[in-house]
Amino acid sequence: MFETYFTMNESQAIDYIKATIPTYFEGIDVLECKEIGDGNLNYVFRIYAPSTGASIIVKQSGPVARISDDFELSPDRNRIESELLTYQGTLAPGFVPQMFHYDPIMNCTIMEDLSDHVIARTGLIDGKTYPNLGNDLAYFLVKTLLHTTDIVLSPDVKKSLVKNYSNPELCDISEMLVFTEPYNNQNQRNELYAPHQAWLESTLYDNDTLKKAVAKLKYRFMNVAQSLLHGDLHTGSLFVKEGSTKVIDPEFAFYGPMGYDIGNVIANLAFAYVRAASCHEEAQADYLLETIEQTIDGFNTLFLSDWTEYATEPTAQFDGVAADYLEDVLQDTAGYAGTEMIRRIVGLAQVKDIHAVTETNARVHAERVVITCAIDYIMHADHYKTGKDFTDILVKTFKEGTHE
Ligand code: SR1
Ligand code: MG
Repeated sequence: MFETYFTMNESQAIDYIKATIPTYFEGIDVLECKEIGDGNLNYVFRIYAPSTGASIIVKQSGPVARISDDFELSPDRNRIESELLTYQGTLAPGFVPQMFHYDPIMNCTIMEDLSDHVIARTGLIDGKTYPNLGNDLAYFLVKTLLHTTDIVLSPDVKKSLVKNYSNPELCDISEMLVFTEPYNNQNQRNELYAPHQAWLESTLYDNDTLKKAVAKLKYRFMNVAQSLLHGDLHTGSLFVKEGSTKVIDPEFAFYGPMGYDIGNVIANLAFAYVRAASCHEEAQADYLLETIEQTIDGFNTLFLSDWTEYATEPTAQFDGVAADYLEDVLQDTAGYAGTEMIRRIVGLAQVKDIHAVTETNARVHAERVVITCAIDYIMHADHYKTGKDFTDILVKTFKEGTHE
């Protein structure tokens, strides 16, 4: 039955598990299945045994993206995702789900069910706080990013990883949706919030200096094979519960500039901050500022100590090299935080955090705060070195307002 590809329904997903890992639910007659995917690309089936509580996830790629038929995507993304999660499990044990199976015919992966966690974006919108999140993110980022550079890996291992994780179709999506369309609406996929459409158009479409800086960030994204990136590290790619952070969904993985992953994390925490501040949830807003600061400052500290301990590249121990390298990473981080912030306000794939600000003036203010800070991150990227540098501007712009 599973020798030729087809997109499964819930009952076929149950048959699939029974056929593929017969031991997992051995002796259990009644299984339930629900399709729970809420991402933009794939179908996610949760198969559950009510009698024992055992459960498992089957994730299948369809032939086109869920969010839009415009995107016909290579199912090779399942291989990339399953191999990367397995690899990241060795770099940052406990931070990714356990992978059980990859099937190149049905374009599926089978993995650990993390339903005792919640998606971080959802938890944060619901006002929850996760005290370890910033430190966990700092740890995960250093272990998966610094440790996949040729500062740490031997040149041959690093180059074979670059080859294995070549991901042209998914990179093409990011190149279009993150770096091009938000600035010219090529392909007519942008969605501008109507009450300040003219402000958004003049701020983004008519700003040549900004567009030039974004073009440079795009070329770095395309050309700098620095680290093995997750490639789409937003708060919808994080599962959290008290004391545990898990990173999921690395189907956009490829070798790119490490600031892209870090910047994506910071941008998505910034959306959560702007939502909380807009909804007058002061304690939540303060927690999010702390989390941004912990992420950046924790990254900086661990990056330098891991560099000292694990660098194998001979030039890495030259005086001042580590600090210079980190400065470049932080500059990229600010720039890519900026591009993520802009594209999630006006582009095809927007974020629930900002849509959760329902009052019109508050939503306009929230969007303008995000765009104004994003432009500063991009245009003055060399200013952003500490966690506080990243948060100060968010707080100031939220309080003092944005330009007309
Ligand atoms: C067509 S895919 C749209 C977006 O969803 C993914 O999560 C990525 O962020 C991508 O840009
Ligand atoms: Mg995803």
